[in-house]
Amino acid sequence: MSQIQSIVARRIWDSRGIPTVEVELALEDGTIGRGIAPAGASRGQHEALELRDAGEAFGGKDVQQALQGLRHEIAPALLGMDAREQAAVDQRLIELDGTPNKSRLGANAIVATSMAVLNAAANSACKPLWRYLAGDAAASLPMPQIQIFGGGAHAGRRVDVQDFMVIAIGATSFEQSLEMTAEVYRHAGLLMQRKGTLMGVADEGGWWPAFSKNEQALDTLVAAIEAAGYTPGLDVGIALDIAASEFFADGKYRLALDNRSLDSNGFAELLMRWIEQYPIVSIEDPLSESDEQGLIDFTREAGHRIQIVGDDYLVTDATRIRAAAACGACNTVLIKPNQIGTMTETRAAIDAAKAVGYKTIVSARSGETEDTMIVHLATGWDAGQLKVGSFARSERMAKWNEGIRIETSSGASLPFANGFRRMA
Ligand code: 2PG
Ligand code: MG
Repeated sequence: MSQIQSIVARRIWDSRGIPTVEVELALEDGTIGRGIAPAGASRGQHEALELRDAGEAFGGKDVQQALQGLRHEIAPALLGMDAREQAAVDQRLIELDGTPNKSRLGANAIVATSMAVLNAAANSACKPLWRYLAGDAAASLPMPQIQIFGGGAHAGRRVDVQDFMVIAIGATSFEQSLEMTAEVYRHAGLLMQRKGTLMGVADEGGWWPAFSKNEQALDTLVAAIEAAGYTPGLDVGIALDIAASEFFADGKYRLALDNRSLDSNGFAELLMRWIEQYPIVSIEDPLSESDEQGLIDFTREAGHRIQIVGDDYLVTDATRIRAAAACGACNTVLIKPNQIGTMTETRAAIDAAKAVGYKTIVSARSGETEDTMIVHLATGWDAGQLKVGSFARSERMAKWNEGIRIETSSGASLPFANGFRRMA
């Protein structure tokens, strides 16, 4: 009954108004499952590759070739397969594509298909996705990591650091963590308004960063936490995504805003000073994906105090995660399904991280849609944390709101994963 009967591929539009791929798949029992590919702006060089048409239309970002591959190759190959056999379907997709980075059929076509199959299987079992994924294993509501200011590639490089985020480390429920963040976000906007620096929002809904120094964003964040009535470092901590690969070239980190160029040690020292001065609990991509020694050294220096998250460097790849653990780089993994391309490989990355004792954060991309699957992945796979951008714009709020639905409908059966110790 859960055999795949039909597959429809269509072009829809993401939160930046850029084309993306949606796959809708029907099973023999009449259930339907959908998958939509998200898209990153700051991408790791080892990520699976999305297929874009190039040419004139939509800045070269149309997805007609990906849709053609879906209709003429992927659909015929998958018809009749059992949607419950996710690993077999994903293996078929990988073989069909035949490239190491999914560039022939496109990671956008492949991930949308893999997501649709998973959603269809859960629907066919009449279970919410998180419950279907968890089975008898542990599940938990993830701790949100929420952007207050956007920067880097998501805000015209107005500041060098890409994400200035908060984690409500004092919260005892998912819903409470959102309440706390809502107040910090609101007060950050008010503070900027008062200073005459409120310029709208960046790609993921964070306030547009009209700052003259990177530290000014950190100072404003601390002030916003206090204005919201919380104690920085006790109730609410700061999380940064430096996205350092974006401004690393020829062995130097070039901070355009501060008009400075630092080598790996110099940049790590700057980050260490920030850790001393501000209530930072997590830093993602502190150094470039190609500066492995820098990542190893920084993890040795700071890894016992804070979370050091690998995004561009690890690209949701189980093999890269195991290699990083062997050399001591990072202690936490960002998990983005479209970086690797299939649900099975995404799950393998989480398993690899847990096996080496690394924490996991399921993450959205800067180009998103109304799709809420990642909230279910974070919950059902007991990932511990979730990052989806800011506390504004419906492609972001759809995810936070889905978490509230899961929490309030599950009664007391689902714990809230707050792995952060209260910092004195
Ligand atoms: C990141 C993500 C989300 P992008 O770097 O973590 O903030 O950005 O999707 O552009 O890679
Ligand atoms: Mg990142």
